[in-house]
Amino acid sequence: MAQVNRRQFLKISSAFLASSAAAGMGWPLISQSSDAQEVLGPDRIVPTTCEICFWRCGVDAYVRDEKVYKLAGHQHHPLSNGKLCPRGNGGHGLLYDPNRLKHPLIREVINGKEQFRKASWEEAISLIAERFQQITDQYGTESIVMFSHGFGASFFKKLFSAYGIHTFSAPSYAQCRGPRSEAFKLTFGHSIGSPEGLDIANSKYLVLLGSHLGENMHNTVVQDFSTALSRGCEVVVVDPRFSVAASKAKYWLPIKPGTDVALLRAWIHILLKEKIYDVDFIEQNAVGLDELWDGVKYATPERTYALTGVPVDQIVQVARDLGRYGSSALIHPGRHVTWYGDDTQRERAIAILNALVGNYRMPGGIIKQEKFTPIQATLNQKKFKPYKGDFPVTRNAGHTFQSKYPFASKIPANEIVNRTISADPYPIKSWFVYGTNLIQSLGDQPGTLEALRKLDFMVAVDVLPAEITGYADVVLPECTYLERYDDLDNRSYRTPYVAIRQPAVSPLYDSKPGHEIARLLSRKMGLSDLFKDEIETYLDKQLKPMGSSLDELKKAGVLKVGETKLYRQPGEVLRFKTPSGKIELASQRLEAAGFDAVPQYQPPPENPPGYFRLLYGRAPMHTFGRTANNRVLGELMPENELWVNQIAGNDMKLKHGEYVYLVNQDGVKSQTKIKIKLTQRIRPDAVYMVHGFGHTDPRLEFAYQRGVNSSDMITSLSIDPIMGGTGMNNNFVTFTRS
Ligand SMILES: Nc1nc2c(c(=O)[nH]1)N[C@H]1C(S)=C(S)[C@@H](COP(=O)(O)OP(=O)(O)OC[C@H]3O[C@@H](n4cnc5c(=O)[nH]c(N)nc54)[C@H](O)[C@@H]3O)O[C@H]1N2
Ligand SMILES: Nc1nc2c(c(=O)[nH]1)N[C@H]1C(S)=C(S)[C@@H](COP(=O)(O)OP(=O)(O)OC[C@H]3O[C@@H](n4cnc5c(=O)[nH]c(N)nc54)[C@H](O)[C@@H]3O)O[C@H]1N2
Ligand code: SF4
Ligand SMILES: [Mo]
Repeated sequence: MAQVNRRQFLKISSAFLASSAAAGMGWPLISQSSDAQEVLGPDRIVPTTCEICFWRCGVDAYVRDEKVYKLAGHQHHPLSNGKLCPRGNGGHGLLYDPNRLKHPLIREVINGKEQFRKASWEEAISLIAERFQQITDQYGTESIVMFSHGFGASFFKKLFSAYGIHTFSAPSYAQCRGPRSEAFKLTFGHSIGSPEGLDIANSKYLVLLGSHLGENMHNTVVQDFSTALSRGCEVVVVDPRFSVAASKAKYWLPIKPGTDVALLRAWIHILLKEKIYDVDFIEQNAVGLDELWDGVKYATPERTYALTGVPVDQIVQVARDLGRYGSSALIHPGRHVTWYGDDTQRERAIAILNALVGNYRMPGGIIKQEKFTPIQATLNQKKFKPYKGDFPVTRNAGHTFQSKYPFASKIPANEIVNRTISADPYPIKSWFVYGTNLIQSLGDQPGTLEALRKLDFMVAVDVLPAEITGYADVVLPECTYLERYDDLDNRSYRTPYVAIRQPAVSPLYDSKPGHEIARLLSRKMGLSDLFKDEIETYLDKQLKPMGSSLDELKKAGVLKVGETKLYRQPGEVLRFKTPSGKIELASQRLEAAGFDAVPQYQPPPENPPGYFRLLYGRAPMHTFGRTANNRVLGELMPENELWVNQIAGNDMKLKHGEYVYLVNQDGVKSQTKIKIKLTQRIRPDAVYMVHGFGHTDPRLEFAYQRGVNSSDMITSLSIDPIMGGTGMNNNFVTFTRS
């Protein structure tokens, strides 16, 4: 095979497209009326775990004639409670997507042109093992890194750890909730977790800062939010855009983007000044109150109005409401919080505010959740020995990846991008990318593309021909979540549970489950001691010490044991895993590292004249870029639109419904056009789009060139100096018709 050293994006030849359109398992099958199927009833109902997003609800797959024709929420799974979100309901649109990856592909230079050719698994796997060996011999295992997102990556992580590859990164950290984790650890000694340890259903007063619940469609959170509303919870929404959540709110505060820290500081100021915080709780459980007051004493409502545009009386009213509701009030920490580069400090301010209202382990507040395993073992009165499989770490890397950000507990993906470009302090020559479309998810596309060009070898494991697969040397088609087993799911939750992902139907085409791919690779990589057990034996061995079995879990889908002790008892002495053992209102650790012990306000960059700040978010029927090609969901929302304030749009002579290109502050023009939506539901200084559209890989036939990809426009990242998060909201766009 000719060696490829300049990696160009490969457009697939029309031969591949033709074969996909002709595939027998194509789209027409599920567009038949499911009512007709319902009358006949299913041959079987298979309980399994959804993967249309990373929340992992329990789903029942209805199968007839070896086809999945309906998906419904599993009744007993604590994350679904019998319901799915719209995306989960449309999951079979992925299973029967005619554009799925169908065979392993290998990049080759044929007649002087880079192309993909269909390969066998044997060839593809051998090539990966061979290239990894060469790269390891030349540069060490530290020059191979793995990016992943999602539950299915676990087998590859085990395999690579054994091989000596220890650099793992995911966009769920520095592009998502990393600042929240670090801020809560700095304040309370533990993170909020995922699913979040927040008792939303019992909250009486809920403050949402940009957390657009209802568009952000994590199933259980939306269920809890609607329970809270039905119980009369008062909601305050702070968002430059009138979100769905804002339509349920007592107050919508259309804040000037990027000024939330100022608003949060004013609320802290008022709580302290008027002494309407939980004085007893803070006295017993927190340190740093005096420094906190010193840090916020000038954050008056009047000054804050000038910074944020939020009227003084509303600032004061919300603070007094927080004081009045006390421990049943919750200031939601958000989830995708990498906005302006000051994100850890904004999250610190949120953590501090939650501490001040005294909601820690109280109904409606912050709760601590637990995992299934230890609880089950205690109930069984057995000494619990978890079965971890046969995964010894066999080899160490020469270098370990040290983040330059002092509080990064995981590796920021963009740091890998930058170090791949600089080769400093050691070369990074290979990326193994599992289930993450880095082209759309990292921002900084120019940097990502430059890093890809520096690589000797890149592997992508995906279910679809997502953009990232176009840059790979080897593309491995994983089968979808409805066609495979994965590891057990037993994350911490208020109802500790263990759930299964199991195949509802056999893998289509020449696709394979991740565990099988990892096993094949392990044999070629000289690690045949790994994955000795077949997947079913491995799962059964894990379940046995928990007092269950694979047979039981396959039938039940999920096992739950009781409730965790969510709330603190009167008089209970609390301990926090911080250096002081208390909640840290002022952080000595941050101060020692050269940061503010108490969050200070930093103004965001102003809009260049004629430009609008680009904001983005979620739509209920889509998950990032991964559902845009799903025909079931795509028909509900085939493209994204650009929300532009009506008056501002009129000034720019934009027409409602017209299509325009966007140009950002760095002169980068969008690759595709977007439809203008003139609306009063957004401030005049910002525009908004749903992330995940504007696909540029023609192999995604339905999604191709529909709408604009927000990442195209995010060329300036505002890096959080505390933990390396990539703030993406300091980008500005204007419009062009050609
Ligand atoms: N349907 C659906 N649901 C999802 C997902 C999905 O892909 N699809 N993804 C899931 C994942 S992984 C995540 S991390 C979450 C993300 O969801 P969230 O954490 O809820 O949302 P964000 O993306 O941070 O915020 C988007 C909102 O913030 C507002 N905003 C922008 N700038 C500012 C500002 O300066 N101040 C304030 N106060 N608000 C601002 C925007 O107008 C928008 O309404 O969603 C999850 N839920
Ligand atoms: N511009 C911009 N960037 C963002 C965000 C944003 O709102 N705007 N959001 C940020 C956030 S909060 C997050 S969490 C990240 C998410 O970033 P990503 O994790 O990259 O999200 P997706 O775009 O869903 O990419 C997932 C990829 O996995 C593939 N896939 C789906 N199912 C499977 C499977 O079963 N197996 C395998 N092997 N592959 C599968 C999909 O085809 C897709 O290519 O993006 C972050 N980046
Ligand atoms: S929230 Fe929706 S898409 Fe995500 S796992 Fe649950 S049902 Fe699936
Ligand atoms: Mo996320």
